[in-house]
Amino acid sequence: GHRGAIVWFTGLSGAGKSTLAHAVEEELHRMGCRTFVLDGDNVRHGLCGDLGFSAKDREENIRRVGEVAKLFMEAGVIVLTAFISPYKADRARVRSMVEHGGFMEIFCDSPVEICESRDVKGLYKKARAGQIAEFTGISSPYETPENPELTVNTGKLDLEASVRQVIEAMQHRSLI
Ligand code: GGZ
Repeated sequence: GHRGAIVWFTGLSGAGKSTLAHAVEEELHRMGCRTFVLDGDNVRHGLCGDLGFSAKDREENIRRVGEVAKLFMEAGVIVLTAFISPYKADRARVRSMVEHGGFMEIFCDSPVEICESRDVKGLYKKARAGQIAEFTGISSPYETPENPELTVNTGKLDLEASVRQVIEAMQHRSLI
C-alpha cells in the first residue's frame, strides 16, 4: 500500500502539466496506486466556477484546490494537481498544510517561447491580441519555483521520459 500525498505540478499554460499528471496517473494505476487528478478541467467549471484570473482569484483557486487535495490525501489517495499556480506564496501555503514529506512540488519547466510557439489552444495568440487579460507569461507574472522537489524539462523531454522522472522522484521519496 501507500499513504496519501499531494504531487503538485506548476508551470505555464501549455507547459504540459495536465498531460504529465494524467500520464503519471496511468503509470501509478499500473503499480496499483489510488490516485486522483485535479486540474482546470474538473475544478474551474464547478468548485471554482466563480473565479477568474486576477491575482486574488488565482489565490482563492489555489487555496480551494489545496483544501480539496488535502481531503483526498487524508483518504489515502495520491493527488496529482495541475494548475499554473503562479504565486510562490500560494504554493507555499498549500505545502505548509501538509505534513512533512507528503507534498512534492514539480516544476514543469517550459519557457514561454516554446509554450507560445506550440500554442495548442490558441490562447497565447489571443493574449497577444489583447483578447485575454492577465495571461500568465504575457501580461501576468509566473514566479519560478526556487526549491521544487523536481524540475522536469517539459520543453525538451518527451512524455515518457518526463513520466519516468516523476515516478523515480516519487520512489526516491518513498511515496510509492
Ligand atoms: C492563464 C488562463 C487565463 C489567463 C484562461 N492566464 O492552457 P490552459 O488554458 O488549459 O490552462 C490555462 C488555465 C489556467 O488555469 P489555472 O487554474 O491553472 O490557473 S491558476 O493556477 O493561475 O489559478 C488556460 C486557461 O486556464 N486560462 N485565462 N488569463 N491561463
